[in-house]
Formats: sequence, structure tokens, C-alpha cells
Amino acid sequence: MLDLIIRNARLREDGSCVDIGISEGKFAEITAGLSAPAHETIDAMACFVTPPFVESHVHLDTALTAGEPRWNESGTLFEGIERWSERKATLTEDDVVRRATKAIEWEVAHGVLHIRSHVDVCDPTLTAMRAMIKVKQSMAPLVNIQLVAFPQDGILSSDTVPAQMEEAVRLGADAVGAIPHYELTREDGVESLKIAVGLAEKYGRLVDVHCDEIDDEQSRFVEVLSALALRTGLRDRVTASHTTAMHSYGGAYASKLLRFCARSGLNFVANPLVNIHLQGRFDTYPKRRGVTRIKEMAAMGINVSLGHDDILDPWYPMGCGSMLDVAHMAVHAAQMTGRDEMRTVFHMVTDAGARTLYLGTSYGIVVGNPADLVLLDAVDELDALRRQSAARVVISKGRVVARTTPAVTTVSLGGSPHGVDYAR
Ligand code: 17E
Ligand code: FE2
Repeated sequence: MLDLIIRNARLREDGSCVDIGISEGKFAEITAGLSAPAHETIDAMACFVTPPFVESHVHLDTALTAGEPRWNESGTLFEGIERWSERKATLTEDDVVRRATKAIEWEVAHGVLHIRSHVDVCDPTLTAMRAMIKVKQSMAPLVNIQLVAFPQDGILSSDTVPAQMEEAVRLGADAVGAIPHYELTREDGVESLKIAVGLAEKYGRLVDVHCDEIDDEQSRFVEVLSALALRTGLRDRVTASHTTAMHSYGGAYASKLLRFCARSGLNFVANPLVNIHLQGRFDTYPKRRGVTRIKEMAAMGINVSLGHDDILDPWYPMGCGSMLDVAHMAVHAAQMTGRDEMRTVFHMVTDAGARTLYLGTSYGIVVGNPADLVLLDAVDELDALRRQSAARVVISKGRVVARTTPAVTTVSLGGSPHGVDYAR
């Protein structure tokens, strides 16, 4: 007796539908015309089914603080850091838990079940990290949350930050961060990367660095991180986030750099919603887009996934936690509008994200894996991207954790009122 059967779900690449049997929180059987009895049945109505979305990069500790106490009016990264430092001074654990929980609910409602959140550890009391560890633990049965010890003001910005980083890792951070382009000198930037990677080696953690998030073509820390990933053997346990300076590198340097990155196995996370708006702010015209070389890296087989980065905070005044929203921007900003390219972008918010988060083989709709899936109001990846499809049903470990009823619209232009659908 199965616990749940999802009938008529569009899973196969050829568009054919299957029935998905779930038992004890795992995929038990996946086949057309499944005949086993079950306690509950959901009719997927030939909707497209995908493994859950993976949010590769978000700051849940800062979420929902936009405008508190002041708005970022210039739209620069640097004013965002200033505004956040004002809000950071008033943090309490309850405040962080409340806001992060709400943002996670928004993400789960959109089909996200794996989240990597950076958490600022420059506050000597580690209030945000302590709060986020509570959130991670309370969500663990249904939502997988990874935490990165992220030094927003720089690891070498004060004598105390290195010890705070280590304490955050001891408390339970899954990954170690850094922000080399925001250290006082190039040398400090290199040193900060050595400290971060050293901590990851010492405690057996992953690495995820805010790396070269600036329009300065001379900001060149990806090469340092890639070399450390190679030499330490940490390789694909290491991720470079943002890397927006790569947008401004000359062709010869970028070509050499990306070959080295392919060799080291470094993962990249682009945050197109946020970087298309934060970058280029010091340009007149033409204004650079400031989004990293998503298309070129993907074409080389480098693992690239995508993050929302911010949800209603000092760096971004918008956001509802939808990875389809992020992917939609990536299609435009990276000019990945070829049909295969759009499919690739969809996979950047699913499978590629799973690789960045180092989830291993437990991710994916395969018999024996945790029964995590999303039924989208779409027929395939491209349809989901175009229509920003609702996640009709989100299932985590065999349990329905969110449902959305897609909007129903009626038009009347003189003839009889009729429903609109967005199929061609
Ligand atoms: N902090 C940072 O350094 N860069 C960002 N994009 C955000 C926070 C959101
Ligand atoms: Fe970020």
C-alpha cells in the first residue's frame, strides 16, 4: 500500500506522463499506469513535474528589512552595506527568525526545498547566525537549509572577525564565506581567501565566496579562489558567487581564467536579478550589465547555478522568492534565448543548484530518493519560464507542503466572456 500516488505527471523528456508512487517519504515506483493501491491520489492533469527548485544564494538574515531604518536610494552595493549596518545594530534573534521564516515560506510556496543562505557574522554577538541555526534546525524535516558564515564587512575589517567566523563554523555553519573585493587591499583580499579556505579544511566545510562583486576589471580574486580550490583538493566543494567583474574582463584574460576554473571544478552562482540592478551604477552610457559570463561558462561545462540574493532588503526592493523569476532574468541578462539555452537556464535553478549545494545523488525524481517534487502549471521548462508558472503542488519527503491555485482570468471584449489561457 503506497502512501501517495501522483497520477498523470509529465516527467519524461518526450512529454509523456507517468504515475509516481510514494511510500514512507521516498519515491517507491515511477511508471505509466501504476496499479498499486494508495491512501491518497493527486491528479497532476498532465502538468510538468520537476525536482524542487534550488536557491543557491540568498541572504535570509537581511530579508524583509528594506527601508529599515532607511532605503537604499542610490541602488549601489555600497549604500546597501551602509544601510544594512544601521539595521544590523538593532537585530534580535526573534526578529531574524520571524523575517527568515516568512521568506522561506515564500520560497517554499514557489517550489524551493533547498536553500543556501549567507549569514553576516560581523556582528560580535553572532545574533543572526544563532537565529538562523534555530531556523535551519526547525525547518530541517521539510526544507534543507545550508548556512554560510559570511563576513559582510571583510574578514580583516576588524581584529575580531576571524574568531567570529570560526565560532560561527563551530556553531554549525555549513560553509565558509569571504568578500575579498571589499577588503582594504588586494593583499588582504588574498589573505582573506586563505583564511576562509583554511577554516573549511579544518572543519570539513564547503566554501562560498562573494567574489569580485564589483565593476572593476582589476578585481581578480576568482583566479585566487580557483587556485586554492585546486591545490587544497576542495575543488567542487568551492563556489564563487556574483563574479560580476568578469563581465568587464578582456577576452584574453577571461578565456584563460575560465579554462583554469574548469580545471579546478569551481562552481559559480550568478544573481541576475540583483546584479543587473546593483552593477553599472558608476557608468554613464553605455552602461554595463554587470552580470557574470553565465552563457560562456555554461557552454564550457562549468557548473553555474542561480540565486535570488535578496528579498526585500537593503540591496533589492523587490522579490517574492521565485526561482522562475530569477531564471527569467537570467534568460534576458545573459541573452540565453536559444531553446536549448533556455532549458539550460531552467536547470540552473534545479540540477545545477543541487551540484553547487553538493547534494549528491539524493536529489532528483528517482526511485529510492526522498520524495521531493513540484507540479508546475506548465507543459515543460520553456513554458514554465515564459509563464512564470505557479507551483500547483509542492511535495517534500512525500508531504504536500504548499499548494497554489493558478489565477483564472475571463475577458469580455464585446463577444461572450470567455476564459483566457496562455497556450498558443
Ligand atoms: N552583500 C554583498 O556584499 N553583496 C550582495 N549582493 C548582498 C549582500 C545582497
Ligand atoms: Fe550575495
